[in-house]
Amino acid sequence: PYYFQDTHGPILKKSLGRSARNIQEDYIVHKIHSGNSTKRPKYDFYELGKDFTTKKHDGVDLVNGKYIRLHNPLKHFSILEPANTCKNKTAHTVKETATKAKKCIVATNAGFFNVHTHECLGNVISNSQLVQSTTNRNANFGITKKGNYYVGYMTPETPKANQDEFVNLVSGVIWLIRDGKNYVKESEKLEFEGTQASGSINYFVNLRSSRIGLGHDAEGRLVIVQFDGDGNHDKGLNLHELAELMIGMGVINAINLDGGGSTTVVHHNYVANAVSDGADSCPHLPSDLLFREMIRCERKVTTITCIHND
Ligand code: NDG
Repeated sequence: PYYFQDTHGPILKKSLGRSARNIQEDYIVHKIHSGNSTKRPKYDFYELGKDFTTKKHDGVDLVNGKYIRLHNPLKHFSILEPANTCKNKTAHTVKETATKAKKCIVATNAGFFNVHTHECLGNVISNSQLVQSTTNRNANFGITKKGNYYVGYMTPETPKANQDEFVNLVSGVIWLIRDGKNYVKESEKLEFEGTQASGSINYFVNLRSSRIGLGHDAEGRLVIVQFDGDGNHDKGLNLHELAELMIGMGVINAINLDGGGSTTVVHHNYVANAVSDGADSCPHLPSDLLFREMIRCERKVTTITCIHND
């Protein structure tokens, strides 16, 4: 049972020892959209709040964001380590990592990280290379060689045991949508809260902030939905709202990626969203700068999502 069963691939039966936290495998497998045979990725990129009308909340229009839908993620989607690799524990802006990779058409921040040590947190498989695995239970999003999405919980042994199956794998915090239903309430009870540093898991779920959800729709297209928020935790979305909006956009399985000041969408090496981190994240600012509080900068993060040509 510790081996991930890819329904369209071989069933791996070998059993490994006890899992560190006794995590039960609990996941959804869904076939990815096979896409077309062209070299270029087929994708849609919308401005949320402009091309899309979002519902009102408390009488206030929801903030802007981005909606990215990719038809053929097996070929055109990767989780990338920060420019200096997770091992080196150095954070980089999404732009730096995307630029180094040279090939990202669209990139966003991805996994959570330790804000003090810049350690990548969670499971990471990047282009079939196992970077690291975790003993903590948090929601995962993976793509397998056989052309399936994997969304859900895995044992600590699963990434290692199935490194030949996964092409890309990343962990978030909170399984937003499971089989078309809002799964926030349930996953709040299940997930390890120490992966995020905002506060208790309940505070984290309910605070309004910039957010990014990663998932897929019924046709098997990969969907990334991002909303802008601010650092005071009163603009943006809580995770219940994020899940509901994504369900409205046709997403049937999704996890919540690192949000808040980490939230960055890069399009062709330019920042495309309104980042929320203040002057402390801005390098080379004069210390006596007037109106310092007006400034916003990209935060240095760790792993990124990357949509690319080949
Ligand atoms: C963001 C996260 C925080 C996390 C940090 C580093 C939100 C709202 O990035 O929880 O610890 O990963 O997702 N905030 O600030």
